[in-house]
Amino acid sequence: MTTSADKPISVLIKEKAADLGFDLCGIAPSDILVEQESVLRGWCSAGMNGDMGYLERDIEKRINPGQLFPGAKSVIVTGLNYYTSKKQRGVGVPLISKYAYGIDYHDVIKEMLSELLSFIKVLSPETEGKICVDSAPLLEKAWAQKAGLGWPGRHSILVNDKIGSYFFLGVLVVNSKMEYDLPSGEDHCGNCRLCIDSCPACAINNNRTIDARKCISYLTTVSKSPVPEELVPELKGMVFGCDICQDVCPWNKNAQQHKIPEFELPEKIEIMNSNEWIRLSEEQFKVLFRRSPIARRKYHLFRENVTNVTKFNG
Ligand code: B12
Repeated sequence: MTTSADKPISVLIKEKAADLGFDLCGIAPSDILVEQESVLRGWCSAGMNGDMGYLERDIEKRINPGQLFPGAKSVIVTGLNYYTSKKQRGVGVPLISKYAYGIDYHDVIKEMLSELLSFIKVLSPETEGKICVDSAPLLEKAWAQKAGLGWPGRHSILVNDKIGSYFFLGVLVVNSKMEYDLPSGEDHCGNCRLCIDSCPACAINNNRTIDARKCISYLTTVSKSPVPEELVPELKGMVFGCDICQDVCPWNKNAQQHKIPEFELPEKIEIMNSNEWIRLSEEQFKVLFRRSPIARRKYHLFRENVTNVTKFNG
């Protein structure tokens, strides 16, 4: 599809995505993901999805955007860097993963994608689209790979050869055809197994998937059951999410600071000491994490994580 500016619409979309602050943007045709279906079904039937029963439902939609959004022709995938070298300053404090430092990424990215969709509609008024940021049954990493954004690392997270893996994905499924990117074919992990060997909970499988039931991220953000006793010492201070498998990845050695003010760690949280974490009341929790992904976690479950790691932080 070409526009009056004589540039293909795909080029204008990528220029606009960059203007909006996205670090990556690629476009894939919305074919059915044939190979992924059996991996996903096998993973779920082995129980590796833990309590995330929703991953077993709507598998047809997950692999076929046409089922999710009738008339789908193209899948536009964006990547937004959230890396920062900033760390919480308190010594031995309960740790939050970088992805949850600031305002919930779902809200930030949805707004950016909504601007991108409005831009596309000006260029091509007949185009309709659906915005997905975790919010829809769609295998985002698989679509990102198809759109050329990177390859699934051994930890299963998508890695890009320029910016590493500390980036969120956002997807726009649209009903118009455009010029497509080539899928990322190459695997740049080589023989490296640092993520597998560094995971304290041994949650990373040998086939680019993880066993969510053991993953520190799952245990601290999603699971409603107590952390299995044998894994409590392995939380390594993490009370919400986990960065270990990405921190050790050589592709993140040169990761650059993100440019999104909303993703900054608020100073109030940055300077909290251990006592303040331990004494955090439900009211303070609600105020402090009002717009954070942590607000999705019930206070008593968050508290349990704090208690767990404090036992081992001495
Ligand atoms: C469920 C979920 C989780 C679960 C399960 C994680 C997982 N690896 O599946 C938990 C709670 C543990 C989790 C944790 C995290 N998550 Co999460 N999560 C999701 C979610 C909602 C679905 C993922 C999914 O479908 N998993 C199912 C499994 C089976 O898929 P998979 O492991 O990717 O395997 C697929 C491919 O690798 C491929 N595949 C694997 N082997 C093979 C072999 C062959 C031959 C072929 C063809 C294909 C193939 O097929 C599989 C099926 O498609 C996505 C958003 C979305 N809607 O996609 C975010 C998402 C994957 N998460 C994200 C993030 C940031 C995280 C964390 C880093 C957060 C943190 N710091 O704590 C951690 C990372 C932990 C880890 N190592 O994976 C980002 C990843 C961005 C990126 N660069 O890739 C996503 C995309 C959200 C977003 N919009 O940005 N997450």
